[in-house]
Amino acid sequence: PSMYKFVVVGGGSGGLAMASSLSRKHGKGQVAVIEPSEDHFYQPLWTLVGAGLKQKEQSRRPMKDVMPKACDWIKEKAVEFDPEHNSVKTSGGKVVQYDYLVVAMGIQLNFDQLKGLPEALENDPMVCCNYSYNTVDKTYKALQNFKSGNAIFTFPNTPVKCAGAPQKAVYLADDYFRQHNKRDRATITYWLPLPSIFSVAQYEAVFTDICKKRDIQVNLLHNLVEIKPESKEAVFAKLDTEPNEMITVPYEMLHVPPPMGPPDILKASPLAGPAGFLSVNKETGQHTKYPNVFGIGDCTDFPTAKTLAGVAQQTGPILQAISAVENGLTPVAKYDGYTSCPMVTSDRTAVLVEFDYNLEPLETFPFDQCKEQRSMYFMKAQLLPALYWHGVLKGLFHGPSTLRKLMHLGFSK
Ligand code: FAD
Ligand code: UQ1
Repeated sequence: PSMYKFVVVGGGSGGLAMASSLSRKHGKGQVAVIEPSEDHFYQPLWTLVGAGLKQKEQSRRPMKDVMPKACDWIKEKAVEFDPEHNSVKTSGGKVVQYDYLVVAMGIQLNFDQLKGLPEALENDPMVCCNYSYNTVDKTYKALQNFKSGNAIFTFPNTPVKCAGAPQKAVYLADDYFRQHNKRDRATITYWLPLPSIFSVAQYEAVFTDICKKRDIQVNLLHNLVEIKPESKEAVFAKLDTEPNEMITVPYEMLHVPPPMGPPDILKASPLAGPAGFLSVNKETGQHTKYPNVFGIGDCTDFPTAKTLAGVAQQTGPILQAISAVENGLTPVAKYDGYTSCPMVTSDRTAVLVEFDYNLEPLETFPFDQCKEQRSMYFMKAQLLPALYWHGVLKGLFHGPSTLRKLMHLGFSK
């Protein structure tokens, strides 16, 4: 069997950020990354790709170009965790041994858990999804080909990554239709299984107001249960009725983020918590049962919204915790649940949403972040991609908390 000081499972955002830092500190041959994919994706760009504001190729880099040079890349899937024996089994039959394990497998997209979704994405050009590289360009085509009728946008009844992304698709469609003189022929509706449009009160008010102003109808407590591409209909369960009443709505275009959940092999392993995600200490990312196992990002059960911004902010405390454990010390740095996303509201504005475990706003900039700002769109479209490729992926950017303290001259958490 091969033997490493550190094994990282997953070469996505969190996995490569950790692998970069760990291999810089510990040197060549000490860190292995188990990752089957040929390509690495900057997923936040897909929101803009879906609106024709970026090319999808800009979101993709060959994995070999972003994999840290000092790491050994094991180009296979992890298929089984055996934390009692400090090993991971791979799809090629390797048994990889570790002193420390970092799990960074992301969240799994479960397209086949929604009746009719795979067929609709395959066969109906007006059914689209910003959540995968293969379906994201359908969104912009649907906006272009839209003539008149219902433009329906949904939100899955499962945990999600970037809970803002389904809503950004709504605003960008509204903006596109206005700019192409067909807004009066579109009825735009946004359907969520949740009881409110946003979980943080301050931002809930902001987005409720924007939807009202722009004539976007928000249907809360409605869960999409089936798509019928032949008749171009979407079926929703009304969650506030018992038994759930079903309503069938015709669509001209339909944007559907898929159901999501923990990766199957993680869920089936001793590392999973009650919901199937990696069970971690919420301040340090250390596994709740196995002290030499750590987790980062969307595959963990950190009780906060799953975002890349969160991943960046998690890297510092997790790296410190690993160091502490290596030296027999108690970790001190604490992840505060920081998470954020620029809610893009048009092709020139965004509202930068930022909050923590307490669902309290934790804002970086000293201006009014509840207002739609051109600067925040510029940050999303121009600055954050560069920060990602040159900062986050190299393990050099650990979230905006230092910038926040600077901006507020020390008068902030
Ligand atoms: P990922 O980056 O998804 O990486 C997981 C990796 O694990 C993948 O490379 C995968 O191939 C690998 N893997 C899976 N299974 C296995 C296995 N069995 N063995 C080995 N490897 C495996 N975040 C923001 O902060 N701001 C935004 O504006 C934003 N917008 C978004 C818009 C969209 C449309 C989407 C889809 C996401 C958005 N996000 C945003 C969320 C952000 O992309 C994720 O939170 C982030 O990428 C999570 O990083 P991760 O490392 O946990 O998972
Ligand atoms: C962030 O750090 C990040 O990851 C690099 C994102 O993903 C694209 C974000 O969307 C945001 C908002 C942040 C937070 C960073 C700053 C400078 C506020």
